[in-house]
Amino acid sequence: MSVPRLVVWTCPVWIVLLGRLAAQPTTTMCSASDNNDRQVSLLEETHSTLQSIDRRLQEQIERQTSLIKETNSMLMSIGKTLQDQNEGVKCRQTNDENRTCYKFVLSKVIRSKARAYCQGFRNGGDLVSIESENEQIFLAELILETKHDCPMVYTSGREVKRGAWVWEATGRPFNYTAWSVDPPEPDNSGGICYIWNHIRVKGWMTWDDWNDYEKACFICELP
Ligand SMILES: [Ca+2]
Ligand SMILES: [Ca+2]
Repeated sequence: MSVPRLVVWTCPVWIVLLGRLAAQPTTTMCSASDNNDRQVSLLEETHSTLQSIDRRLQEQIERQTSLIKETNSMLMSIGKTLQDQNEGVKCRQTNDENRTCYKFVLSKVIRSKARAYCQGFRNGGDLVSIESENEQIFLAELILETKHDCPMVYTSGREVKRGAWVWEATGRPFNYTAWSVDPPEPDNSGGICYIWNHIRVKGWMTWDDWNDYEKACFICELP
């Protein structure tokens, strides 16, 4: 009789304990799942923040790189200008925004020596090719503003066959010409095109044909 009575009296306690035991694994599983969700969320936030920082850093690096390139380009341009000034080189902007430079050499030499000098002075240099009125005017002003004694100035113009003139520096035929009109040139006195810089002649600062073995001043065209 005593055992059944004990069971009956303690029954509610057992029920509660069993209920707690039954509930225990579910509660533990839910907590772990919540923790995982929070960690995943935290990781996602951290990843997103890192991506944002990375983007900003990339933008800063791009801005700095662009600034360094601009500064380098500016310094190179200043350096080039100073070098040009030291070497007596004058430059002009052409229509397509390119820069073309010239050196008026006052030593009188035969044409082969003049050409060798220009080619050796700077990589890509050669005797001048006058391809437009703007270039002709620039060169006329360069000759005018320079103190010298050079009645004839070599260019890279050569007559490859009678009446067919090319600029040897570029291999292109004459598209623009400024031959002297009075007196009329070329008069077949030679196969080389000079700038005729003789103030006592009407054809002053225009072109004349002559020989390549004469000693004359010359103009180099430089990159
Ligand atoms: Ca030219
Ligand atoms: Ca002539």
